[in-house]
Amino acid sequence: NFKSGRQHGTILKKFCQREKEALEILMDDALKPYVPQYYGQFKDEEGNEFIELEDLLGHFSNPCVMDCKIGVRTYLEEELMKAKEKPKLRKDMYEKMCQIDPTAPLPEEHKLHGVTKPRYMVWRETISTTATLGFRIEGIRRSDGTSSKDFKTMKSENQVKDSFSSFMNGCSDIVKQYLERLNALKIALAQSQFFSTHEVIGSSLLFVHDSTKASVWMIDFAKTCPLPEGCPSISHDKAWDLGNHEDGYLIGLSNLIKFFEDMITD
Ligand code: 4IP
Ligand code: ADP
Ligand code: MN
Repeated sequence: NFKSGRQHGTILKKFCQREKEALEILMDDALKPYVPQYYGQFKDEEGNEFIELEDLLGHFSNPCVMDCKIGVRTYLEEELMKAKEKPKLRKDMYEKMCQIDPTAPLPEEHKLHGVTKPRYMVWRETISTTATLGFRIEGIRRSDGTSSKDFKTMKSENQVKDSFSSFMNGCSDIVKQYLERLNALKIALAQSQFFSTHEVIGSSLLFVHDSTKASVWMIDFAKTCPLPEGCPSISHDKAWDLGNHEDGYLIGLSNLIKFFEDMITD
């Protein structure tokens, strides 16, 4: 996905101001151990800008990787406002929608061959477990290198459980290591100054394990923003209503922890 970095064990991701600002704060926060090390920004000869990050797969051999997008909402309130003021029809999103379910667009949307971004994002939330569980599986890569992004319409708890089981392949020690790390993350979130002052949207937890060890990190802060002046705090575990900026991050994390606990006792 990304280019390898200038040093061994780093990667370069396309520059995003918001993500850079989040990472800078995170490097001096209780969440630092749960975030890839940030090494600063970088511009190549052609003028393309990047951020340089620790390659989280670096410490593993033939790792299995799973990306779970966390939260009940996957777009910014700001994107919703823009779409309301000046609806911009996205042909690409209309086409992605038709590919999954040709009956999903409304007659009007079929006629215009377009949907707004929030319309698409909300639809994706409701055909997956985002709306109900506060997380969804985005992708899984197995140790043999094969990967699957076939999770867009995965909506039932049993499907998610089956995917988790097959990802961990019956290795109870790996499940335990993940669970310990998730519980420690939950404690760190409660202590984090960053988490208490930011809305975390579209961010993922990246699960990585090989035959002996397992760990989880928070990644993708491109849509993580400081809370606006009029909204000094959010709970991260209440339902979202326009204007309250809730992201449902802790709803997703708690459900993930429950699923992992069930895998140990089942
Ligand atoms: C994608 O939809 C993902 O939601 C992207 O989020 C999002 O980028 C894209 O919006 C949207 O089209 P599919 O996964 O259904 O293809 P992510 O990058 O976290 O996967 P943003 O910029 O919202 O994060 P556009 O507007 O970039 O197309
Ligand atoms: P985007 O915003 O372009 O979707 P993400 O930050 O979500 O980018 O990363 C996309 C994918 O790249 C993740 O699912 C993960 O597999 C991989 N990835 C992201 N960050 C790292 C990292 N620090 N180390 C290793 N792999 C990573
Ligand atoms: Mn992203």
